[in-house]
Amino acid sequence: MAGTVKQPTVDELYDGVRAGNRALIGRAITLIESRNPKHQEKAQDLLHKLLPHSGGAQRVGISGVPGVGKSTFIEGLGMWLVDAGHKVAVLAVDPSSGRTGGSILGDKTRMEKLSACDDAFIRPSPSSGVLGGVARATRETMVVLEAAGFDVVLVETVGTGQSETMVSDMVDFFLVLMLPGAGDELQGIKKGILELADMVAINKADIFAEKLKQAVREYKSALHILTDASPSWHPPVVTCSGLKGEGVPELWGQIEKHARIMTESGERETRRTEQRLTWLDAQVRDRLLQSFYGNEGVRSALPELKRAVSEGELTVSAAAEKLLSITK
Ligand SMILES: Nc1nc2c(ncn2[C@@H]2O[C@H](COP(=O)(O)OP(=O)(O)O)[C@@H](O)[C@H]2O)c(=O)[nH]1
Ligand SMILES: [Mg+2]
Repeated sequence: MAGTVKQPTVDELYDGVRAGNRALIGRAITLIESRNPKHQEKAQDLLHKLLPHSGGAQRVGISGVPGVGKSTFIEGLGMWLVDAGHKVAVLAVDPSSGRTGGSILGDKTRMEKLSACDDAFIRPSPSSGVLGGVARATRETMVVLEAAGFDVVLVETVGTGQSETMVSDMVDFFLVLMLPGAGDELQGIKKGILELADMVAINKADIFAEKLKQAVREYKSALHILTDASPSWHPPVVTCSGLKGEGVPELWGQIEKHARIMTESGERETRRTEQRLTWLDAQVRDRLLQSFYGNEGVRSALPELKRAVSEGELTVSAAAEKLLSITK
């Protein structure tokens, strides 16, 4: 068809990714994000070839409620890392970004310098809508970027519980940004995220001068109560300003120290292996659900069964049994 761009072959994509060709890296990621079965098959061939060249990056998840300063912090940290000779990839996991791609714009404007930088690669969240799909694409995109030579991968997540767990399941280090004056926030939902944290950084230190010390104390005591995920690491609490770049070198120093300790103790490899197994399990579930709900018989029986359950004519168990018997 006239005007159709010729699709690169798997070998062309492989060579392009390995050579660090930005256009082909972008094409490879687009292939991975596609839900078209033909594209998926090709993507899996490509990933299979790239896999032996992956795994070399320091993978860091960056979390915190909207507005805490994640994107600004990533711009500051990212530029600092590039200046220190690193190649930095930035990914985002935002299942809510949807088709409007709202977060794409936000992130790119907050990361103006980094997005113009040759040693950085920023990819907004895929807009698959389903968290499982977004997580799969992000993990596989990480393989591409590592094989392309990026040695630091930063994954920004929106501050919602499920996507945070997903991201902590794909990184070596999970950093949680917080703001001071959050004493009561320590109750409830914030506790869940502290359990995932390898470090807490109190951000916007430039404008919260007098409240910082107290915030550090509060988060330290909150972390003190929790059981550490690793016997060799107790999550530190630091302060920083992503905007001014204050505290960034010290913060990265902690991440490198963690990497050293975890590598030496073997926990880093154990964590990555566990993550792969969790991922395997999640993928099997996703695919079973997909093929089940994609089944013709299930699709045609579903509306009537839903109606019957809604109106109390059928118990949930009976309806589930009926549905499941369709594919047996
Ligand atoms: N004073 C100050 N403002 C910041 C800092 N980091 C971010 N901001 C501001 O906080 C707002 C939200 O930042 P953004 O990076 O988009 O937060 P995100 O939603 O967590 O990604 C923006 O107006 C930033 O300019 C900081 O370190 N100090
Ligand atoms: Mg952001």
